[in-house]
Amino acid sequence: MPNSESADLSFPSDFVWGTATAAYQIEGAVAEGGRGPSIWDTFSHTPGKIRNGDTGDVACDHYHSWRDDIALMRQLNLNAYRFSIAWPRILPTGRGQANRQGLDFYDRVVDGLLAAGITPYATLYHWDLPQALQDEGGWLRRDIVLDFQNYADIVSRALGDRIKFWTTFNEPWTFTWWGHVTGEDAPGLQLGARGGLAATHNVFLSHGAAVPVLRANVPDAQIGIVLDLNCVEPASDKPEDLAAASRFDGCQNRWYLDPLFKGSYPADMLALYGADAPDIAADDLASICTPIDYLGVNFYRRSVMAHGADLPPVNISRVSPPGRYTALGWEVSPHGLYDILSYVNDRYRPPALYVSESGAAFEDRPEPDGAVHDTERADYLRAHFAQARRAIHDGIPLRGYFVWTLMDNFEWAEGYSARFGVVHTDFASQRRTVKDSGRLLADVAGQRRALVAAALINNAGR
Ligand code: IFM
Repeated sequence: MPNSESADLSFPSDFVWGTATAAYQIEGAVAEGGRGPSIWDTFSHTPGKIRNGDTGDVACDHYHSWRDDIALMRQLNLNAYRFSIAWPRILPTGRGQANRQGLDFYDRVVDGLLAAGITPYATLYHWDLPQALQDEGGWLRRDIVLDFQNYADIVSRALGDRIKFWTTFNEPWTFTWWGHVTGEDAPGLQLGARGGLAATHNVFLSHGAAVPVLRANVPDAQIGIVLDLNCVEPASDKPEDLAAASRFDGCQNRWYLDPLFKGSYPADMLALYGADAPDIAADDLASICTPIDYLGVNFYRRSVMAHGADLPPVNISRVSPPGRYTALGWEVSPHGLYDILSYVNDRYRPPALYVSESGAAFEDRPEPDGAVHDTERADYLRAHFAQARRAIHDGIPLRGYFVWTLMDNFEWAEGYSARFGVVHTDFASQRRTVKDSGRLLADVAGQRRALVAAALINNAGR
């Protein structure tokens, strides 16, 4: 392969390469440093909610091993790290006096990252609501906006001199619908669409209220939000399947993108939700669409939808066409990453985009020496990197890629049974071993151009 051709195919030299994690999934130490309980502590300790009765009590023990974990990131040639701050570490009961020990923990982590040449990307909320706020109604209570704004103020005042990239929320759709509609995630409520949509609206308002506070405290901040977006395709050309695909696109994509970028909820979905739609006050949508600097897209799979009985009144049924699937039964569909990035770019024109999460769970089988040859995950990453490069080539303002996830961790209702890491975690000993996928990531992030080029050539098509 001639060098010039390889160079042409590589990623921009300022491209951001990182891994993403979330506090409850990796930190452990749930009763240390003055941390208060969160809804995930309560939920994971409720019998029957989590596979094998797992909890995040210890997780990856990152609270104690963060120095080693930063060293791992260096080993992987990463120049950025996306992580979340645990609200219950900062404000153990959700509001009131800030807990100095909680702030100190993130102080140390951020200093450690910067010393290692790794840019911190902080997420304020990745699902671990202080239990005390849930006891008052959680995201269903409109006044939670003031609590979130206050939390954002405290954290950005303390860390904003060093953290310049701020994400307000991770995946509002997931935690509002799975937490308030189906009950499969914390807080485990089954309130139907009315509950999910009310929670979503209060999350949006909290986002809108936090953005100006972050801007005031960190004048040179880049501020965004992370959505889990789906490349939705109809199962057939039948009118009922086409309509189902459009409704699911409305439910998971447009219901989130439209208010944030257009200042309105989609009319077709408002009509579908009817009395389940949220109560909207006069200035709500103006606040929700306060300008942001980037959108993070979490992408795992495409969604092929037929008409069905799931998620009423959306009434869809997921179809699994022949193809490759991960251990969680999610279809491997790299072209979906390109498709969703161009969908967002064409319709909403965000100033910048990141792939803020993408990755796959596979059943790793460690060799006797601990090595993990996770060929399927490496193939998955290669194919998705190629689609990211294709998006950049086509002019989409994609600035970075965060692989989900650094190391195997607590995968919510799946507990420790689903491994997404590019680093293997032996949960008994907390030993970490870089998998083959981690080596691939290190090569790509280190811009070893021949490898990047080969990956792209192998995956140039859909
Ligand atoms: O582990 C989760 C993460 O917390 C949010 N996005 C999807 C990941 C994989 O399920």
